[in-house]
Amino acid sequence: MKWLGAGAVCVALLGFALTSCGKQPSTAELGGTAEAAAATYVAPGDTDEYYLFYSGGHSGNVYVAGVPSMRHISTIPVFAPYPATGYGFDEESKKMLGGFTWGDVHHPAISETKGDYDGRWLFVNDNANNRLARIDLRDFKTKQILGPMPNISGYHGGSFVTPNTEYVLAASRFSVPLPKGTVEPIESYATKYHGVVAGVKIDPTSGEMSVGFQILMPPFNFDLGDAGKGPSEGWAFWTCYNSERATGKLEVTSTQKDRDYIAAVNWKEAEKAVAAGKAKMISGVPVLDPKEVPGIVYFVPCSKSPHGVDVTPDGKYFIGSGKLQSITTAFNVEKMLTTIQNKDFTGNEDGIPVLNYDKVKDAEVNVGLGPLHTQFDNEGNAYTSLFVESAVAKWKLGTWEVLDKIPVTYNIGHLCAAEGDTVHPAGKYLVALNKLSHGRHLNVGPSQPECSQLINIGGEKMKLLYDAFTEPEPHYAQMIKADKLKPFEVYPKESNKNPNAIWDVKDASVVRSGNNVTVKLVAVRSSFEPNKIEVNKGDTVTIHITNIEQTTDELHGFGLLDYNINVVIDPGETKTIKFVADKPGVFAYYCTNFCSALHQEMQGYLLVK
Ligand SMILES: [Cu+2]
Repeated sequence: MKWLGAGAVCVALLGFALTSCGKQPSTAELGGTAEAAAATYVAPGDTDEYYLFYSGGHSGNVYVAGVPSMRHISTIPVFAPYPATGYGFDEESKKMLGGFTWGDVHHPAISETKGDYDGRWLFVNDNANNRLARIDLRDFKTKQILGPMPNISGYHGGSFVTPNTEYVLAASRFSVPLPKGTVEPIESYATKYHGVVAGVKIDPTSGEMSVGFQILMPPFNFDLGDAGKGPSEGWAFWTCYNSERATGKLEVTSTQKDRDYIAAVNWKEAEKAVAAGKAKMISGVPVLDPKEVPGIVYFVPCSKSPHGVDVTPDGKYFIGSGKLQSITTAFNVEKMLTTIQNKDFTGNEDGIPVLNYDKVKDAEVNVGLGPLHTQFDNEGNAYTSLFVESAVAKWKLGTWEVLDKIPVTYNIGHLCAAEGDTVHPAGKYLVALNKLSHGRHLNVGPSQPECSQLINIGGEKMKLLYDAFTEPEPHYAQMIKADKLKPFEVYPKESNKNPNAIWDVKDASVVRSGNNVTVKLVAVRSSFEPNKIEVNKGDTVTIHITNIEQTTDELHGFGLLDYNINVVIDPGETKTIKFVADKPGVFAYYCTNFCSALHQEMQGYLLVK
């Protein structure tokens, strides 16, 4: 394979150097076109085997695709308004967004029961505004946004879940003086700035999210995490970089030491410590100081500038990779516990013991350049993304031998195997979430999409099956067997508890109270009732719209001209819009979401006198 030689020259230059080194071969060039086509072909009318939920980064959305076809099926707006579904225009979603018009979706996580995806909720973190969202997988809608969370700056280290979804992990990417609002000079960064790692508590029945515990940490940059399972259940792990406590040009100043750390947090002990009143309240949430509560957190040295830390399906190891190295380390949980018990420490960071690396590590696996993130299959294999090398390495847990490697296009970040972070990975498929697509698509100008590549991991050798071009920016994804989800297609009338819902056109009403006008409006094929609303300039107008359809795919929209309002109401759903009628005149409203042959006739008028 000639391209490997060229790649090796390029990787010596590190970073993005490889990206300028010409195109890698296509599947067709590598052979196996017919095989790949058959493996990804989903016939018209048939459905995919897996759902893929992938982060849309700074678009603020989550995207849903089918695997193996890689067809985009749906967009779930989370942290940004999305006119296509009216998200961020009705009162309820506007309140959830809290005035923010963007977020940075990073790492989706499906809720788990006994370490397997249970298909109830999808959590996603917002790296920009320190928020966590919960999407209900019965209707694929955002139901709660928690935050901005106190004390956390740059919520990157989530939203990984514990095996029974007791907690969603959270951590600070950027250390700041606490409480927020305090200003300390940058020169005092090493002592006056703090990181935080945290557990967001999840109500087991409702999924309601609340801050559970936070732990005060040294001013490192906390990056990614994973929860322990099996023998490591009760532990949570986060990588961190900049253990130099450096400021300024971090690409130089934070890469001076050979090793950074993985923080190992005993979350069950942290939970007990909070219950025992050992936390102090900072900005209204309980924060534990490891100096005062020993035994809740330890540092495990890891190759410098690590990204992922990933717990193996059996929970016996956690895999940590330094992105400037060519090895990934398998740390042994049992050895970690023994090292803690023996107090075999090599130092401490602000009172947090640093464990002896050689005593905790089981193996250093020579996977290749720039290992970032690891996923697993059902046959005891691990798959590590190699950012610098733009490849995926397959290696064996236990024997630690590298079995195979496949090039990807280009600069892979995370990867996602089918149920590959659960206790029962499915194998079969892996998606490489690449940062750069580099023109493997029709030219769309300088603003290029990302490239997500589907790889068959069902055989001895990995095989590239498909290039999909995805919206910026796919940081991480979750792939779940389609039959584990049971979304409903209409909201049954009896499930609608909105007190302002009406189900008959004769109950439609326009009621004035002082300067407030409240409208109860029905949308049903192919009209609005009322189709005329008269108000006075300056009135506050509230419109509760119920789509009384109980038929699949019969959505209606409500777009109001010149007032910047558009909502979409699903069958059986009620939404509320509220605005001040500050512009006089006659304004049409119309159904924005195609519904019937007479969709174009579905309209009404707002008269503002
Ligand atoms: Cu309609």
